[in-house]
Amino acid sequence: MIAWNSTPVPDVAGSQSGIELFDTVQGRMVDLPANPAPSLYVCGITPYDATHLGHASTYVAFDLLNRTWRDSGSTVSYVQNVTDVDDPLLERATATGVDWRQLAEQQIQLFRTDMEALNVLPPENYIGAVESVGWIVPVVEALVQRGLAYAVDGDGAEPNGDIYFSLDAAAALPGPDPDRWFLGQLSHLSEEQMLPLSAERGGDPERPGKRNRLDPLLWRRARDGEPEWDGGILGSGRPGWHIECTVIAQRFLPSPFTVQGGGSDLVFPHHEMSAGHAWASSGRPLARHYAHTGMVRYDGGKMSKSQGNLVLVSTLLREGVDPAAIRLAILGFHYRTDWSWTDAVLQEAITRLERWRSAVAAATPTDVKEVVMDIRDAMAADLDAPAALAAVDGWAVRAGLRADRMETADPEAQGQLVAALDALLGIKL
Ligand code: 5CA
Ligand code: ZN
Repeated sequence: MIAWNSTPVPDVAGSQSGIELFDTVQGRMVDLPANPAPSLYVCGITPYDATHLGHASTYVAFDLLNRTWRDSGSTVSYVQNVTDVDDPLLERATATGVDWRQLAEQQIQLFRTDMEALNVLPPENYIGAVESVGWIVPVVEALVQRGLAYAVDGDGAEPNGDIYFSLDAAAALPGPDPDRWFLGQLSHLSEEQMLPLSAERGGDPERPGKRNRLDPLLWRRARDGEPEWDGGILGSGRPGWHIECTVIAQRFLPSPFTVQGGGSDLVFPHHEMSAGHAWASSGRPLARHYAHTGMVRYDGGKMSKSQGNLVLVSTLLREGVDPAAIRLAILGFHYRTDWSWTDAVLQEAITRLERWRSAVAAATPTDVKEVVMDIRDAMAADLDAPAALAAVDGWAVRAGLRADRMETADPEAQGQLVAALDALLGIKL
């Protein structure tokens, strides 16, 4: 499907070299050496109640990675999905009496507008689950034929033939370390710890007939009132969640691609299972590295559609809040920390943006050099946006002190500073 638009990323003199990023699998910082063609997959929205500040914060975080790579001269391949058919979307559509397709389309459109306003660079490939069904079916069929997936009997209320992925069969596949997949590789959780999380996050550990209670759904047979597609030997139905991201990533990116991204709520089961699906279907790891953002909280809980405690980007924009201030508020927290959205956070960002805007008039060529170097250093150290903002704050104070005494402005330096803040941090002054 169509992504969203962006303004061209301005050129900045010099360039970024490699960066250090925290890798979830290894549980430590890893060096990502300069790479001419890095690839990125970030899990996209399930289109209802978009775009809340939690979503925005996750996409802004990976936008920093995208921008940092581009700044090092790389050509980035970026793919994002849209889970435009899944249980929570269908449940919301039923509850509100709206056609699920219409609900998805409205929310995707809102998301596009919000991403554009927040100056998040679009993915080259923006792919829906619905448009991927025809690519998913043969992958699941092959897993069944190879004994890596199996059908579960219904119980009267449910039809026969839902297809599940066999975690145990996948973990037994041979392969060299560290490529070989095993359950717990990403999350480092024990199976006892996984069970409640699985139930909470779309899994069905209590479903009778499964070989392992944690086995995830690959293909759901058609039910009355639910959308369905031709599934070949699987029978008609619709795909499970994890296989959607696996197949989209495998189709549009190298195997393995460089970084798989999403919020920390996706480490288990989503990314753990997607990695297992990729290993079982291709004998290759899904991604080289996995990076996860902290959760944005609001009113004492994780900001989430299911909790209903949401602040929407579109609401703030409608109230006249400058999108650059929203982005700056997000950048005030390191992407890996959990943090809370409050009015004070937004107010502070609005004030900061005003301070930066008034300081630009006093920018000098030396300022530009220093600020660009400081932002690049901060980004190279695990995308440390707060450190980058502190560096810009330092410049703004110095420039503010100087402004009254300045006899002539330096429009070239001003332009370069504005361009650097846009290119490197996505902040439009
Ligand atoms: N469609 C799936 C991914 S394939 C999904 O998780 N959709 S979502 O709409 O629930 O979330 C979209 C993205 O926002 C995911 O990367 C998720 O991890 C992230 N996210 C959701 N809630 C928050 C939050 N409160 N704070 C930070 N990130 C969040
Ligand atoms: Zn995903």
